[in-house]
Amino acid sequence: MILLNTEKTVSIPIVAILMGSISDADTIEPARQILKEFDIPCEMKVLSAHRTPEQTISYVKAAKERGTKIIIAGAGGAAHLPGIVAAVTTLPVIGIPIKSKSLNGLDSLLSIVQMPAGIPVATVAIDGAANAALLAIEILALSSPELTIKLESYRTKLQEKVLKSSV
Ligand code: RP5
Repeated sequence: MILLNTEKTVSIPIVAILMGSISDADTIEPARQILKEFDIPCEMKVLSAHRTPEQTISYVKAAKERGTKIIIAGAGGAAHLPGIVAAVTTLPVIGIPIKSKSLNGLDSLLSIVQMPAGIPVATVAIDGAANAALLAIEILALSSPELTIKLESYRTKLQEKVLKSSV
């Protein structure tokens, strides 16, 4: 059962959102906003694959035990954070390639999307934080009729917005 914020229970972070640097925070923020909109408890952490490798691994190893279901990880450049996270957990990992200064995020995208067979990272678009959250919600909705209804209503609103924008 997924504990939504609307329920009077202790909020376990169902989705953990990790980022390699505080400089990624603004890009990652839409993920937090969408999870909030769907009342899904989440936690945001700055944890770097190369600057805080031990802390990253400890955090991820403990995540499943405390009830976290999905990990979103955003990183830029040689973006190995989602890969190292996926290496130490069987929780689904969704990677967000962050747009980098030198290569416009192509480096981040390829670093995240090109995981060798065996350790998957579901990769969204460069700076695609909103879709990372929506994909996480779709996975959670597999066991939550309440979330499925919310997703359907979200899609209906998207549809209405497009139709209203026609002149
Ligand atoms: C990565 O390096 C981070 O994910 C960030 O996107 C990039 C640059 O980090 P800072 O130099 O801004 O800390 O680890």
